[in-house]
Amino acid sequence: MELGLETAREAGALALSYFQRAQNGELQVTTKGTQDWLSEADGAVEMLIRKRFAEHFPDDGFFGEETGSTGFGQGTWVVDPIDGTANFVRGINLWCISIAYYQPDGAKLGFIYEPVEDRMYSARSGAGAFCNGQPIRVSGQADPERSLVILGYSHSIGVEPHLDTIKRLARHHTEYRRLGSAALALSLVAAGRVEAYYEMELNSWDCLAGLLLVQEAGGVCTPFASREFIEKGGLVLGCNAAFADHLYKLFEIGA
Ligand code: LIP
Repeated sequence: MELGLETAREAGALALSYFQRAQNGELQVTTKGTQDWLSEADGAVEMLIRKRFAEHFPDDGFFGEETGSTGFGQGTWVVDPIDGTANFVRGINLWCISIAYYQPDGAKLGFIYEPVEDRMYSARSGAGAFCNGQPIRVSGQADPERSLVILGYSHSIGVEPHLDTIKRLARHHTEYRRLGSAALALSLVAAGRVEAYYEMELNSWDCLAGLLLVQEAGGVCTPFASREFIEKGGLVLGCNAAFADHLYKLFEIGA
């Protein structure tokens, strides 16, 4: 836990130095696919995180968005060095560092750090969720007409399913947003700021820490403990307990 917190902060400081260059239009940026951005910051930050965990826990595995997997050790660090890359490269402050620690029976630790705000979300399985050391809980809002759901979208699933999701929410007068960072969105669910986060196809490095935060803050999540989910990702819903039934039915999850 201590190493996770220290490493998230150290990685955040490095990311911040690149973010300032992004804001000045001085960052080298490429794309990995349609609207799938990559900058020199992503690789540098991930290598720093990977190095720190290897120094202290050489028997652990590492699974990162940019450098891939070293295999699954007695535990595995699952890392998105900069979640919200499309915002980051434009100098928009909606991004974070996401680090989770996974063992064969599930995620054990989660850290989501927003360097610009110096805001650290953390969770340990069975021991609650925190923001800058203060306990956080999901909201109790169950009324669709008073709720807000953050959506994620990647072009791999196609336009129609995403538009259908928006229609389903709008027909119930539920507000929706698209932030471009699953980790940031899930931390807002855990903190009770919004009711849910939903994305039909997502990688584990984007959401593992955030789903543990939501779970430990009293929320309900689609399954995220399996090795298959870590390796391949899948559909993700993290929501407050009061609103879960409505959203499971609305999105036909498990139908
Ligand atoms: C992003 C996710 C987001 C998804 C984007 C992208 P990245 O991760 O956090 O939920 O909709 O397509 O995958 O690429 O910024 O690390």
